Amino acid sequence: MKMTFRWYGEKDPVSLSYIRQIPCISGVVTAVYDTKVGEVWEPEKIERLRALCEQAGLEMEVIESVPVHEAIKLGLPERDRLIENYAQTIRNLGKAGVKCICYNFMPVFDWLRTDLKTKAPDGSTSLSYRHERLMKTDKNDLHLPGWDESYEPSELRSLLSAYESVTHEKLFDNLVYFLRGIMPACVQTGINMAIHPDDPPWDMFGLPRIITGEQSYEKLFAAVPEINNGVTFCTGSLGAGRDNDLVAMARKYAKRIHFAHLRQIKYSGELDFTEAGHMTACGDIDIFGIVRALVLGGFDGYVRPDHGRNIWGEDGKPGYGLYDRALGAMYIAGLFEAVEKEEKI
Ligand code: DNO
Repeated sequence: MKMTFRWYGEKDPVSLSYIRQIPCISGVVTAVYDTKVGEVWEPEKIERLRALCEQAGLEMEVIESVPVHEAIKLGLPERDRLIENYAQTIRNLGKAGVKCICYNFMPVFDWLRTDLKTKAPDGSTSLSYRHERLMKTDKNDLHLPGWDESYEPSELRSLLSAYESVTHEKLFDNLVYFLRGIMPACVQTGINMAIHPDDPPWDMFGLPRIITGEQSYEKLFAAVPEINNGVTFCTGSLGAGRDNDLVAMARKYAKRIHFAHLRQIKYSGELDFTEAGHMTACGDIDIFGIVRALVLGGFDGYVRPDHGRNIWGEDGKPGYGLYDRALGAMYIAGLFEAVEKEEKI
């Protein structure tokens, strides 16, 4: 297991030198942020990023994310060119020592929350999701926390209508088509792809979502059996789906889990939740049980603490401040150490 920490590049207020001071961290999870989705990441840009990490004494073995162009998800004719670009980015990343790429296949939006600063009794704030509030949002006039500047209204409308004919099956076929197209580059470079689950794991605004739990994993591995086709096991995303038995899944898929995002949530309604401190006792996700299952299942991937709260007066990027993620990293590293040592006795 290698413990990593997400770093949003040179504009991130959390510096590499601060990350380095967290005792358990071996490297960062980052990305080239100034290349348009669909274009090849230039070797010079990747190299610059790698050199910055190396100078700070940190590895750059995990990328989150190389985004997938909507035309690939929609299955449009230009997808072949875009898939070839993606494969070239994989080859370029392989040359820089990258071992794992996290990506997602969610149409239009990635994660969705209704509030980014829900206050807890201890004064900390975190992200939360209230289903009814989201459902009341007008699909034709969407304003979503964290997303408002991402799309022009007309662009959003045409994307939403382009997806009207895309069923779950079609989206899944398009995912398989994409994976088959990039697998040769993955096998050649040894890079593992790690698909992030849909967050939260249900359809949104009529958009299909397909990576939601155990059944999706079964379909995904059956369709593309190469071990390079793996997952990012995000406990907060999968955990929002109450039917998912995360401990059983962690054990069963330990070797397909190339990357684990460990995060805590507390349920507050059938589909509602609020993010919480990483400890098992802080919420409804059995972080200890999941770590134990990963170790027993032979997990040998990367881990990162996922969304932290804002604590100690920090006003960090929602989910990605320094302090609470550092606490989370240390807590999770402690669990791994304890379980791994116990298992050797
Ligand atoms: C949110 C993240 C996601 C994740 C992507 C991976 O905090 O976990 O945005 O990076 O879904 O492609």
